[in-house]
Amino acid sequence: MHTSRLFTLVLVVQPSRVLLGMKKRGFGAGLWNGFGGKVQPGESIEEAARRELLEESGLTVDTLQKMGQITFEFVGNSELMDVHIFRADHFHGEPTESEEMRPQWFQLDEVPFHRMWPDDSYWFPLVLQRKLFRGYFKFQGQDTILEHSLKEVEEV
Ligand code: 8OG
Repeated sequence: MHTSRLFTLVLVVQPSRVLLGMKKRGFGAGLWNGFGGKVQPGESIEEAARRELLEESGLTVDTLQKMGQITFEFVGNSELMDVHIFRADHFHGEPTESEEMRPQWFQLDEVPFHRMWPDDSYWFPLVLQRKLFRGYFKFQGQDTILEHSLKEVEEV
């Protein structure tokens, strides 16, 4: 039986740029990513998304738009990762380096896909186009996608 664990991921997107953080430690270290982490007991998914965004980037947002949900399976690991992806177009504060992340703005045509999780090339463009999606990726290790599905949906 596969159980799953909830995670959040927030992309702060402006008309010409997106804020990513270099993950300094733990899962996905050495890769650029949005800001997020595990949903804690007693917390809603959106509360977790706001908390992780603040802890890792120093930013707060008024509105988080739900963009997508992706289930990740890693061969040999019975726990699925259920990642809820949000977009924010406006923020308060200054991007600030944290223990976990070093934030940096990237122009939208210079997103560093070669130093991001390999699935991001598939769904990141949908976030930029404000398309809602549901996905599944099966990984072997952190570099190889064995199977995947990705579809646009009306509602996340
Ligand atoms: O708590 P921790 O930092 O380990 O949480 C993992 C973070 O990484 C969480 O924000 C979800 C995110 N994440 C994955 N897999 C992938 C992926 O394939 N692509 C991207 N962009 N983010 C991912 O767990």
